[in-house]
Amino acid sequence: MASLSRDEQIAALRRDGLVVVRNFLDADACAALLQIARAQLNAHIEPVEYEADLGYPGAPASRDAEGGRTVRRLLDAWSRDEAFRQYATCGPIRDWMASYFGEPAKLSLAHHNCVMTKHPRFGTLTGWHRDFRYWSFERDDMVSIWLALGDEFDRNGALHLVPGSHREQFDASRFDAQKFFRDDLPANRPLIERAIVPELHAGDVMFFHCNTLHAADRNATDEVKFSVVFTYHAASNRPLPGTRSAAKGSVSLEGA
Ligand SMILES: O=C(O)CCC(=O)C(=O)O
Repeated sequence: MASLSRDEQIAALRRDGLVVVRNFLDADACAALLQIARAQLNAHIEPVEYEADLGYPGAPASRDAEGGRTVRRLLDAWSRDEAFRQYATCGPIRDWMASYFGEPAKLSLAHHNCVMTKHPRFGTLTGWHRDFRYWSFERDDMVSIWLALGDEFDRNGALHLVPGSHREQFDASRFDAQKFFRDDLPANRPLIERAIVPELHAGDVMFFHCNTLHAADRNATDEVKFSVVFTYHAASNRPLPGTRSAAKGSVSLEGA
């Protein structure tokens, strides 16, 4: 299939809540990011989120338990290396986001802003959710970019996403206390069964909306999976005062 123009990618994101752009980043740039991420993972460079901290299904009981030092996220990718900053603010991303939002965009430092690592054995599955639960902004219109630094497929814990779910309205009863979309509710099943698992390869970027329902399984292979994730919002969409989103701040892409 011919590759989509930027306008077509944006139309797909509006319709489906996700769009994959193949070979967004070239092989050398990708290899450089992977090398930095791997070195920082091996050295446990802080700030780090461990699987044991979140306690999702399959996580070690504590940081001292077997596998307790399994990293889930290398947090604050923005501060980790110039290579992450350059990627996050590069011209193609700046222009894509400005075109989607119809105004200049900003990068939120509150969440994701990380390298996600999914490990064999102690890496956990993530239940169904919408990412907007992570932020507090005036409008729930934010877009994340998920960059694969290697192959991503169902067996190594790739994302499952429900196309079009970002346009649905759900009342709070469809979610549990942690804002996971309940997979035990009959009313939720037809949506979950519509999920797709886009396969990604190094350099592919998946753009997805902050209200797109998604989940991921454990990594059943022997290799750690690495992905870089950043999230953007319109400059006019402000974080609510007194929240973590406001405290962490955002970075303007203009003039970056
Ligand atoms: O890789 C995973 O387990 C899912 C990550 C995810 O959905 C998230 O961080 O919002």
